[in-house]
Amino acid sequence: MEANIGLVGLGVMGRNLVLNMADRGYRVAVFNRTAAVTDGFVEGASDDGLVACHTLGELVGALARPRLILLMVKAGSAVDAQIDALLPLLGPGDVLMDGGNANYHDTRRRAARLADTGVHFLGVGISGGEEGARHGPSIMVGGAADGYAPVAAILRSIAAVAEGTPCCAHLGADGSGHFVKTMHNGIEYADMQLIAEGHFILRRALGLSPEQTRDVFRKWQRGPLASYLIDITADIVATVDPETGNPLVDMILDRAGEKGTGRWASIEALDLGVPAPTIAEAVAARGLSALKDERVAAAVLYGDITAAPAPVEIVDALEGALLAGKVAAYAQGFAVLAAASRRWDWGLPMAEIARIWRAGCIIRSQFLDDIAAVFEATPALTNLLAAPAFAAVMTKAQGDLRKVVVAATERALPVPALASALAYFDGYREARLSADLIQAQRDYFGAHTFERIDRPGSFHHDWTPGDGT
Ligand code: NBP
Repeated sequence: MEANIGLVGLGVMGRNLVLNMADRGYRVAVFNRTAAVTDGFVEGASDDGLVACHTLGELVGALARPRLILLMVKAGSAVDAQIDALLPLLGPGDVLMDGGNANYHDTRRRAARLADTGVHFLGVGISGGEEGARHGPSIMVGGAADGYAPVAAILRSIAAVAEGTPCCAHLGADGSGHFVKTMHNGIEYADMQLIAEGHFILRRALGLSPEQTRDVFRKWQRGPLASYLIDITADIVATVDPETGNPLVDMILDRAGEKGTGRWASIEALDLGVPAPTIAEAVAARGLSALKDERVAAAVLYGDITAAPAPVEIVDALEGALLAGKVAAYAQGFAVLAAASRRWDWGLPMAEIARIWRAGCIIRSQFLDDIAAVFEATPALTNLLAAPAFAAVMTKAQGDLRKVVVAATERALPVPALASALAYFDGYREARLSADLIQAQRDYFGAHTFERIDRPGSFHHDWTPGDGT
């Protein structure tokens, strides 16, 4: 019997996606560069629906037409190598998908390369990690719609489900799926950093015990912050290190890792000219955390400049502060998506993106329902902060954000995501910014000209050096 789909790359994600597909009744042909991995996996899985293949030729030969193949190999040159090897074996109508975390520029390049071959190329962003891959990820597909049609049923069947709807959608052409996945990860970085700062304030500014901290997170699980990331953090803060009896989080080295997608999100935001400072700060915060040795030395150099504990009301303000920070971070992420959609003419369905992030992926939360509703009502919305529903949230929560940022800053505790979210909000809602002086400076040293507030046109002033002395 021919297999419905082929999967190349039996790493963490590939293995689990195969098992997910097999659970849905699909027959899956599998190939891995290291053949022993293929054999071990298929023997271990003992599922009749799996076909072990030891060459790509065998894999292609095992598939029903049109041949549908999902690559789940390391992003980068490995994907190009697999495409090179598979392309001569495939023909018009077949579908080749890259399900890894590709840089969307690579996906655009690959889509252009395959455009004349008749083989459809899809860039498929898959979020949810190992657990998501096994039981239902969020799936963001980019590529030609006629390439999506043959794979839609399989992808939708393995996706997470939110309120009866699979979290899988075709979002636009070429690199759109991988771009949306990149921005998902950028928002994820910001969301994680905001929560980490909340935890930092509870422990360091307020001096709460691990038990008190756990109770605060449990309360947040039932409020507007309710989300997968708050859930796992509630579990994390309640976990005791079996070796020392201390909270396990206190025993973990404060040096964060990253695999680059948050950095890509920031680079793309900068490249599109869209401010996304909270996402960038989250990336920078991981970078600063990595400078552990320098930080330890600087801590000695500067000594302890921490003030008295923050007043206890800060605990109550923190929930609103995190909510305001979250709104600002998502506003930035969606503004970047909108700009990319305009640049590449993708026509990204913003409400649909919010909906397919409601389950399966790391940033899943009910909050995304509110975002979907706002874009449903106003598809061309330029910024979430301009939507009446979020204006109401921010009007109520911005005071809390301000209080928390002040309390942390006065105590010399870095809260870059919260502080940048506040600055972004204040910048967005301020009718007159400090950029008048920037324009004057640019005109002074570079004759870049400026616009005036009282009449249209472009103006240059003959600034007199030394006038100000
Ligand atoms: P793993 O590191 O677990 O597995 C990597 C796979 O790539 C293995 O099957 C490996 O084969 C294969 N591979 C490599 Br490495 N170089 C290859 C090459 N030159 N040619 C052919 N195959 C090659 O990765 P993973 O965590 O499953 O991630 C796979 C993709 O999914 C990545 O792009 C990743 O960024 C993305 N992703 C991961 C997660 C996650 O939570 N892990 C979530 C979402 C997306 P081998 O057995 O022969 O070494």
